[in-house]
Amino acid sequence: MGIQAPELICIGSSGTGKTCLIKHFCDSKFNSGYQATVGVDYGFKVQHLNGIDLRVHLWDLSGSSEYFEVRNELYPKTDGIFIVYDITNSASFESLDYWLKEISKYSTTRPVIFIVGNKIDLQQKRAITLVDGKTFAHNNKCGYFETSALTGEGISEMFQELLFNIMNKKTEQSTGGLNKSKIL
Ligand SMILES: Nc1nc2c(ncn2[C@@H]2O[C@H](COP(=O)(O)OP(=O)(O)OP(=O)(O)O)[C@@H](O)[C@H]2O)c(=O)[nH]1
Ligand SMILES: [Mg+2]
Repeated sequence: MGIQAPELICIGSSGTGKTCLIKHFCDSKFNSGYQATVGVDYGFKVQHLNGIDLRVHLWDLSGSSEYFEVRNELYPKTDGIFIVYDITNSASFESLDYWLKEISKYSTTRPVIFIVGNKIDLQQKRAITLVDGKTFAHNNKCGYFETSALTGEGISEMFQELLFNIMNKKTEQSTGGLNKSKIL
């Protein structure tokens, strides 16, 4: 896992849109049908950032907590984690605590963590306000983004910022730390 091949993992409750977000990022496609991820899926994209082509590896995990073994195999090698909730579903927001606890218990790499509120195209059904989402992320020292895998809103910005923070952190680690990341 070098600076030019970051490993990202995506977790969060079932049905929040993890697979759709990754599919949109990798292929600019959206599927309205729901097919739950079984265990884990994998995506890959070359992303240009600060003059470098990053080879981004994306691990798309099932929201079903039963696949702990799979997640636990990935946590130790990850550079960045985005935890997705659905802004129209309070239970998915409340489960963020569970995911954060799992990360702090099992990841050894101190990854950059972003909280992502997805499905912002469904504003009329919003159950969690932008302020509540941001406050939660801030209190847990995470970055915060809102996205729609349907319209694509916010997705490239979220990935750019996540990758920017990861690269900055790696540079800090190798240079003794002069750069300050933008978000964290
Ligand atoms: N309106 C809307 N629907 C979305 C959005 N993202 C995902 N969906 C829908 O939500 C459902 C679940 O999406 P998935 O991406 O499969 O959810 P997941 O988080 O990968 O679910 P698991 O694999 O079971 O953990 C699908 O029917 C998607 O079409 C979004 O941004 N807006
Ligand atoms: Mg999925």
